Amino acid sequence: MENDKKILFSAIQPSGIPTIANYIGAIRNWLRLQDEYNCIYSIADLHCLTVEREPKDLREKSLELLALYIACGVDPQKTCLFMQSHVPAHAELTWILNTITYPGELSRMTQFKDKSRKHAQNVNMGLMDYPVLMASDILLYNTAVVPIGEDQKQHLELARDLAVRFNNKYGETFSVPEPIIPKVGARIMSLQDPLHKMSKSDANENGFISLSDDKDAVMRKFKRAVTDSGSEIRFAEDKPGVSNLLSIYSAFSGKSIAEAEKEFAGVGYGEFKLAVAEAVESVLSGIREKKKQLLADRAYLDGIMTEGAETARRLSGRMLSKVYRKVGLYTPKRDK
Ligand code: ATP
Ligand code: LTN
Repeated sequence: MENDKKILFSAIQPSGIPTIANYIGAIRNWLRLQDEYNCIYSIADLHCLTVEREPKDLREKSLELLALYIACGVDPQKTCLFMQSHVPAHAELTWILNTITYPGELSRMTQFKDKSRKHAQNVNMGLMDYPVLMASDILLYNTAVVPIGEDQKQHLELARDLAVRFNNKYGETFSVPEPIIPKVGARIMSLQDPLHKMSKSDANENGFISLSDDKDAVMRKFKRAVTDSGSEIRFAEDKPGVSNLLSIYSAFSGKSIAEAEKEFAGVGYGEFKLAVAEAVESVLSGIREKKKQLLADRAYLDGIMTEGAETARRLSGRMLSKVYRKVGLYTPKRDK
């Protein structure tokens, strides 16, 4: 990290195995930007506690997510990979930022409203404060850019607002981050309900393809994917199912939407869905294999995250000290 490249920060919650939507919306962009930026990728395990979790499952999923980052092509030599809970500054900065955040800003967040509905029996303060923890993740590292899917745009807006608000109140401290949202695939929809986003925690497993699904599951789920009336394969608002499949195909084949439309002109839905499934499977088979190898070497993964946490603690510690100084928390002289 000792060069003058700008910082890129992103994270995913270990709330399940990432889906092809997480891959298209976020991870694929991470790979593209690895050389251009100093990249920091976290596993947002503290965020994960905002909804009910089985502790054992959370632990396993966290390690699996690290393996998946690497299996997808994130290079641990070039990037900093760590678990959010291993770096205390994230929770500490959250407290400070809470003091300049208003409840109304958080209660009107789309994700908060969705998740409050979905987890009505457990609407806790953490769920509401989620975007402030996310702002801390980002602001601790002087982050310039944050690759995310469309659904996180509102949270990034808050991170920007809080950076500016803090800077105005206490003097220049935080960089104001920019989102990077993909042009195609920023919002991949459920295969069963193309009006709702694909989500790794969907109760209906046929709605998503996880990066660990085997070939049979990939083929079966695409075969069952909901399409639209008519038979034309084109990208259009009145064809949400087909448009979604075209976006997925485009992301996995590297072809543009226009090229894909041309390729499938006159082709039936069945054949089209098979082609999408094959394009996805050809990438997933490699990821599955690599993940399996990585998970067999736990010491290697533990080593990566230990090293990552050390780097992240060093970088975030500097920013947190600055923040503590700015807001007026007392520091004894010999601590300097
Ligand atoms: P959960 O179901 O647990 O809320 P999720 O599948 O929505 O999880 P997150 O961990 O919240 O996934 O998101 C990880 C990254 O993937 C974020 O950058 C997010 O914007 C992106 N992402 C999530 N869902 C989609 C989607 N349907 N299409 C494109 N990108 C997405
Ligand atoms: N809230 C994000 C995960 C996340 C994140 C971040 C993304 C936590 N901290 C910082 C970008 C930057 C989500 O995808 N649900």
